[in-house]
Amino acid sequence: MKTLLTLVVLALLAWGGYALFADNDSEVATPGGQTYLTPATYQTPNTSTSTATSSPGVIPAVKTFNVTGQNFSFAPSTMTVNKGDRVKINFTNQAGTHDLVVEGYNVRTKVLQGGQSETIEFTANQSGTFEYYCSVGTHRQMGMKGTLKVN
Ligand SMILES: [Cu+2]
Repeated sequence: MKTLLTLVVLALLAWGGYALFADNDSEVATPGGQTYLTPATYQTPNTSTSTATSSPGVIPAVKTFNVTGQNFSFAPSTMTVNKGDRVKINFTNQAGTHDLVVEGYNVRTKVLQGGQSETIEFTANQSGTFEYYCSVGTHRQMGMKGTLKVN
């Protein structure tokens, strides 16, 4: 059964690859100029990402947060994810000199100037409550911190 499944997936991948390099017969043009792939060539996210994960069938959810920093706070100050989620933080520093460090996960942005932004990404592979904070000067003590909850 598993072999059959693998063969089907391989066949789908092969067909998808063929379709990419073939001409655009399989695309349907609309008067609006948009094109839509026919169901036969449409690849579900499941098919396209399953080769990248070590445990087939378990696709990590990606949780994206847009976090802004200023003197001296983060918004939002709470982020909640589930264990195993891929966490993506788009950090934008609105004013001052700040970074964003997630305690316990050893991830951090560079120290950014006002107007700069950076994205960090990690897998929430340990549950618990973690503080994220700015490591510049005494900003953390001045309240520039928040809480990441991994359920
Ligand atoms: Cu700071």
